[in-house]
Amino acid sequence: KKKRLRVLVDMDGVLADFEGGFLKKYRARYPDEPYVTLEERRGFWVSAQYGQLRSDLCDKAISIWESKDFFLELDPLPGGVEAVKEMAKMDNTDVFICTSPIKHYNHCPYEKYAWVEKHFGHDFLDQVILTRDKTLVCGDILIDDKPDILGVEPNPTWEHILFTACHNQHLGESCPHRRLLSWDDDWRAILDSKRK
Ligand code: DGP
Repeated sequence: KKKRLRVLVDMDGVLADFEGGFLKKYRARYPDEPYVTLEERRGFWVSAQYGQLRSDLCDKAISIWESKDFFLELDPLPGGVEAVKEMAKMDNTDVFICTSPIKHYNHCPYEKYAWVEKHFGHDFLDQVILTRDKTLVCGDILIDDKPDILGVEPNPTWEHILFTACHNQHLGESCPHRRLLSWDDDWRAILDSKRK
């Protein structure tokens, strides 16, 4: 137990309920259109599955997360904020929230900072990393619900721990990562396994 452990935690689908917030606002805005239940979600890209349902629903899906207040009003996922606050207080542990903003930038980056301030407090803004390429960020583990995290660095320093979400829960052996099933799962054991 020598050096400090650096933990990177994704935001959407790990700390903030992107899927639940999306479905609620999509159904409110398009009450007469078909939708995909969370049980039926497959694949990381929400817009792709809606586009398969009916081609024009791709743009309707995108309109939801491009709207003002979408990211700010996402509910926290159960136990996530508490777990990250606890991690941040642990000895020899540095925690960063590592999240990719959407390219429609007028609301999302601002609202991601505002969400962190709201749920963690102003001082925790020091821990926020906004990047479209997480392979460039150095850390020991990255807790993220996206199955394939790719970028320009072919050998990222972190081990990807796949956080279970509605869209990835059916993936089998094709997805080789260790999993964190929820924030009720033993995240402390995963951190300890990396403290060598
Ligand atoms: P991250 O979870 O940090 O990898 O960020 C990915 C972002 O993309 C997150 O805000 C969720 C969002 N997202 C989900 N589905 C789609 C989609 O179909 N298209 C786009 N552009 N973004 C999506």
